[in-house]
Amino acid sequence: MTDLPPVAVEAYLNWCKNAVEHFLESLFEKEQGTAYGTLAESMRYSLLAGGKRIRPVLAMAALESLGADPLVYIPLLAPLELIHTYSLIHDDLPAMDDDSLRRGKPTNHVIYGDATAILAGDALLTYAFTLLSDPDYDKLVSFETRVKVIRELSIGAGINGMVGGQQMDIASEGKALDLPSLEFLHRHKTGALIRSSLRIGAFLGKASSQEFDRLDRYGQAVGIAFQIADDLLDVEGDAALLGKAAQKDQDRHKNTYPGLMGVEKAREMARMKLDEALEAIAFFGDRAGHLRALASYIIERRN
Ligand code: GRG
Repeated sequence: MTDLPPVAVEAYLNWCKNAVEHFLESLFEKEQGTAYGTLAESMRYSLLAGGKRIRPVLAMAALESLGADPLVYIPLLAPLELIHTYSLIHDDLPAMDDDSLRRGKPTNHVIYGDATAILAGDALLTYAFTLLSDPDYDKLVSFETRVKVIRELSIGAGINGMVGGQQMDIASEGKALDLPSLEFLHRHKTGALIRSSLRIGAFLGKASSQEFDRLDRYGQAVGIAFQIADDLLDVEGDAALLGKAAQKDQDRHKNTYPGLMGVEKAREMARMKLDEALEAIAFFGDRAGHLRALASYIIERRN
C-alpha cells in the first residue's frame, strides 16, 4: 500500500478498507488461545467478514479535507466499525430481524449461538471505548479531543442515536409512518453513526467551527441518502451482490422510503440529499474530492 490515496472512488474505498482491515486484524493477534477464545473468535468472525467500512472511510475523507493524514488516525476510527459490527450482529438475532445471512456468510448467531452472539456484540461495543481511551495514542490526540470523540461516538451509537432508532424501527413495524417520522427514525437508526463518523473526523482533524459545521451537514445528508439507497437495494437489489436476503422490508411491514413514496420518488429524494451533501462541502474545494465521490457512491452503490 502506498501512502498517497488513489483518485478513483473504488480504488480509494479499497485503499481505505485495506488500511482499516489491517488494523482490525491486529486486534485479535493477542487474544488467540485465551480463555475467551470462542468469544474472540466470534467477534473476529463478524468484524472481518467483509463490509464496505464506509463509516471509517468517511471519517478518513473528512480528515483529508482538513489536510490531515487519515492513516495515522485509523486506531481511533476503527471503533466506528466495531460498533457498526456489533449493531449488525444484534440486528440479525432471532429477537430482532432474525437473519441467517450477512455479508454473504452465515450470521454470527447461526455459527456461535444466540448467547455468544449477544456477548460478541457487547464486547465489540465496549472494546470500541477501550481503544479510544488507550494511552498508546496519548501522543497522537489530546485528552480533550479524545473525550469529544468518545462522547460523540457514545451519543451517535446510543439512545439518542442508533439504538434509539432501532427501537423506533421495531415499535413502528406494521404502522404506516409519514415522511417526517420516517426521516426522524432513519436520522437515528442509520444516520446518527454516519453523522458521527464525519464529526469524529472533524474533531481529530482540528476543524474550525465553519469546517465542522460543513462536515456535519454533509454527514446528516449522506446518512439519510445511505438509508434511502439501502431501502432501494432491498427492493431492486441482487441478493448475491448484497450478501443478504433482498425484498425483506415489505414482508416485515417495515417503513421504507420506496414503500412510502414509490421507487422513483425515493430515488429523487436520494439525489436531493446528494445535492445537499455536495453543497455543504463545496467550501473545501479540491480537498473534498473524496468526500464528493463517496457521496455519489453512497446513492449509486450495488451493495
Ligand atoms: C441492534 C443496536 C442495534 C442497532 C441496529 C444498523 C442497524 C441498527 C441495523 C442494521 C439493519 C439495516 C439493514 C440498516 C440499514 C442501513 C445499514 C446500517 C446497513 C448496513 O450497513 P452497511 O451497508 O454494511 O455499511 P456493511 O456490511 O457494508 O458494513
